[in-house]
Amino acid sequence: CDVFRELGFARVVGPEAETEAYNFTKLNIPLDHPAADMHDTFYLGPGVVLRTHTSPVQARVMERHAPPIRVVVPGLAYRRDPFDPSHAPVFDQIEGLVVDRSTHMGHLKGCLIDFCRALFEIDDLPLRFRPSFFPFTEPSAEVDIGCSRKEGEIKIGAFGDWLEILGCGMVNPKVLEFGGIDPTRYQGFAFGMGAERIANLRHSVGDLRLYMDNDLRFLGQFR
Ligand code: 2U9
Repeated sequence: CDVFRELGFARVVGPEAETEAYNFTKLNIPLDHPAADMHDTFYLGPGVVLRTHTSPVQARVMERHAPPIRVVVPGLAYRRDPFDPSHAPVFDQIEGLVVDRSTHMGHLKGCLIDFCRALFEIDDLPLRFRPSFFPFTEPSAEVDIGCSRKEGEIKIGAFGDWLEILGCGMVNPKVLEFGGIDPTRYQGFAFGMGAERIANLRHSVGDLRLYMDNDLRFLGQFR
């Protein structure tokens, strides 16, 4: 969030209990999509879920604020995954949304290149944008950063190998429209990443569950 603040983003947060409309439908995820299945999503009651991503916050921002929009959204997300060293039913996400008259893929790339280089403090860190698919963005991409893998240890930098770090794309015109923004006048980009995964890369923590144990001797190391 500190890096994004320097890039001119405002930090916003929103509710963890959400309606199906904000968590799925307004993000172009139909309710019969596998992501909306009861096997993957915690339902609190009819039409109410624990948010499966922080994206409903951006959907709410679009409805309340006219562009230009430039927000970063940190917070917990919930999925019905087993608790093991690399999966957790609750995890931290950081997502972002930019909407303006002529926002384009070049802005997306420049922003995420600056972010990754600042976060890892490596000026020549290589980034690779691979085509991907998300219902809420079109086109969509996954971003890899340079790394090396030697003796099971991952090092970030210009070493020839690649590591997936985040997802992104241009906001789907349908999603802009669901948010009350005219897609013939405005365009936007969005991105999302798992915060524990990124913390693991910076601090080499092997087991995700440590972040949730609330052991201050562990958590205090990251100040
Ligand atoms: C709105 C419009 C677009 C958010 C995005 C991703 C790509 C993405 C995953 C990364 C790993 C979630 O933590 S993870 O499992 N996210 O790849 N998220 S674009 O796009 C939005 C969000 C809201 C209104």
